[in-house]
Amino acid sequence: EKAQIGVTGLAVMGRNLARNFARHGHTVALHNRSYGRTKELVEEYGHEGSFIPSESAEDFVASLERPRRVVIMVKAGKATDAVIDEFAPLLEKGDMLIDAGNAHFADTRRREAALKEMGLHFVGTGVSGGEEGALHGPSIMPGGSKESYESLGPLLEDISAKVDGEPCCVHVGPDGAGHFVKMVHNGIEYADMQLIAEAYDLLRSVGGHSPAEIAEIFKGWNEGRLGSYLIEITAEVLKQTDAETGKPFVDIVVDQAEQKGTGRWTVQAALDLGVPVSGIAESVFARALSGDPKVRAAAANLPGPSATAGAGGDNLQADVEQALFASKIVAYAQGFQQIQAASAEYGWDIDPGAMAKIWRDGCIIRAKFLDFIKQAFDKTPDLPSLLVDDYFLDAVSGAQEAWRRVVATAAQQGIPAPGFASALAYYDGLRAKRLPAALIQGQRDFFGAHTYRRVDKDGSFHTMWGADRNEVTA
Ligand code: NBP
Repeated sequence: EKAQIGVTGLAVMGRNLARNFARHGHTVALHNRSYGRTKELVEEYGHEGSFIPSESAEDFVASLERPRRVVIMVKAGKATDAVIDEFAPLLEKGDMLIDAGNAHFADTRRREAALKEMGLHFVGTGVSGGEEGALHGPSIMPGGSKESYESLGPLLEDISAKVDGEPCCVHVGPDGAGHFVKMVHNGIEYADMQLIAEAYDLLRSVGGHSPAEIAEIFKGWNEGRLGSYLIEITAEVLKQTDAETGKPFVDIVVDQAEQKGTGRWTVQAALDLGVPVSGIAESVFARALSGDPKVRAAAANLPGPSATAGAGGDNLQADVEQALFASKIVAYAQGFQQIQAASAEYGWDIDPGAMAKIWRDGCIIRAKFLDFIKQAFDKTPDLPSLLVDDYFLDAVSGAQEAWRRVVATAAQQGIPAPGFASALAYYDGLRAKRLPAALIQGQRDFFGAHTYRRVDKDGSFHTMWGADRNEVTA
């Protein structure tokens, strides 16, 4: 018997994906650079299904039915190229190499183009949900050719998370589309986490609530429109007590947030596309600020507001819930706009509603709220911004007074809330009838003769700032 699918790279993610395929009744070929991991998997989990372990790449390839489907689950970067170089020569026309690691979409585009020359399908695939997701059902975002999805899709859909029986897996689009969307998913995750952290900070610093009390508040919110995995785990973290000191767990953790890089990639890509993902950017920068103890120590004595500055008010809790929801809508609106912009730039033809659909379970940003995003794009596929969809417009306009109070309170009390504040500035920027961008155009024309357009007639103009200040047609 031959295997329907193979996995090479059997660290925690690869092992769990392989087990997931096997548990769904597929025969799985196994391979890892060092044979130890392969052996271990079969010894520990061999009873869960049908596995064909191989020590050599050649035996592994020979154990697969055609067209071969080889999932690569190794450390993203050089290791992925090494594995591709090892396997590509062993494969035949029509076979598929599926990179399920966290590759940068530009690498995926490069690899896809190179392997296409050899008649092979390279399928850059985003997989979200961590170890648990990989085993029990991740959200899966495959790119690559349509043809490859016809053969591979059913297997991936089989092992993905399900919502009402529908798989959290869809063909995202060609070449790097899957990895791009996975990257933006992670960027949105950063923004979501930052906003939740700001809500906690305000409830604690302004509202005077203990971490355990805030855990209860989040539990309550989890029953409502904010209901999501991230809110749920936040409550769990906040209610945790440190066994050694008896203090709240959150107080014994060093307050320096780390990052692996997908948030930063998202912002870098957004800069290239010219899409303002301020929510994601603020969250990446907030982590960077937290992670710089030298500058923080040097600045620790900068003066804050006087102790009498505006209090939080009786409605702080309800206000923070509104601010969190509105800011979250902005962050998602920005992320989806980035996906739409990349789709247009690279000709990916991504259905944004389908992305919301496959993020409803299996991944870190899973939430009820994604149903509404899906509905918004189903109704209007080329929606210019989520903020103008009826549901989100209602939510944000209903929240805005509270949102403004929260941002004002944070500023008055000296609590950093870059996520809330920049989301509000974005909202006000978008809805402004006139922006001071006109003045910037004037400045640019003054120092660089960069020209400007007029509100009352077509064409480009320049004012002779250094001479008679008359206007000329550019
Ligand atoms: P790691 O990222 O820790 O990678 C370990 C695997 O890469 C091992 O199988 C190792 O083989 C193999 N490998 C390396 Br390192 N260099 C190699 C080379 N030159 N040639 C062949 N194989 C090589 O594993 P992971 O944590 O399971 O993650 C796998 C991928 O999944 C990564 O891209 C990661 O970003 C992504 N991802 C991880 C998570 C998560 O929650 N951990 C979630 C989503 C996505 P060896 O056993 O011989 O050393």
